[in-house]
Amino acid sequence: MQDATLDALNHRLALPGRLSFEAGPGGMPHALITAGDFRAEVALQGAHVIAYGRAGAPPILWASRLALYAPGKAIRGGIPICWPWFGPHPTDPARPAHGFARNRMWAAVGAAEGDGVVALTLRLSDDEVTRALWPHPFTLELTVGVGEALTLELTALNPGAEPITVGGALHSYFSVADVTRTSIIGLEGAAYLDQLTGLTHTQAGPVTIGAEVDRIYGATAATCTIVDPLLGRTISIAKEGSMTTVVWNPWVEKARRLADFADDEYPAMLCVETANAPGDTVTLAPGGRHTLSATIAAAPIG
Ligand code: TA6
Repeated sequence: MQDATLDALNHRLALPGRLSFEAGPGGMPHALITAGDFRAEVALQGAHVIAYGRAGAPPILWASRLALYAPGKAIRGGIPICWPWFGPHPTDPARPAHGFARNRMWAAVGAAEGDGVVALTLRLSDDEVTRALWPHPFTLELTVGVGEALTLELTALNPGAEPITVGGALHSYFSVADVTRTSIIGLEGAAYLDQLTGLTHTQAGPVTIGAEVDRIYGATAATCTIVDPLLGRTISIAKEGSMTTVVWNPWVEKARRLADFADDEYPAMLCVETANAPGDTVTLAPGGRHTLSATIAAAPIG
């Protein structure tokens, strides 16, 4: 097991002025990444991008002020890595929602820079804890690229002798001025499962938010664009390796029920998630691999 102390991490991987490791909230190891005007912060716990934005501009990712930063706890905000399943476990409600990857400490294994991008690679492999939850060998790698866009490439490898079926999501929380004044374009005409009612509908026009929204859009490889007129910006989310997109805002009652989500925060956030949700899972043959990727970029309106 590699030495994961901050000194060892910085000795192995630091790029002076572009990538360093420090103790974040709760003393958890975080990577601080700078690429030109763009900044990102990545917790090694969950390989969790918890912040991304341009210096002097409103943050692009949202995180709750009540987020918990503790071993084994998912961080409320940023981009949780949901894997090897999305949502509740298909048969055992006692297993962690959205899988275990976001709750585990990952190893930082690589750093690179070029063309205005600073990249960090993190890795998670099976151990007795994961095998007790999901009895399969695996290697999971996330490469985070920071620059004028934020890129995440989540690659799952099956090193075993049996096929494995995996789901998951890059469960991205975006910062908006007022979710009731925000819309999402790109999902027009797509069928979606309303997780609140269990009913399926077809999206008519842009997605708007005026109540709790928890939808899995299917059969869509589309780039989604969050249109935020109050901030005068759009946020685009392009994807590969995914045919499902999840849109979520907890609204009043669910936000109130979440201990790590302040009651007044739901208007300031919107999840647009790059998923392999149920119905869009991937079966990896022995030696096979699958990459789920998202490219996130903000742009001024007009
Ligand atoms: O974003 C879709 C969703 O599955 C919602 O149903 C809600 O549960 C959300 O994920 C957050 O889940 P979490 O386990 O992080 O509280």
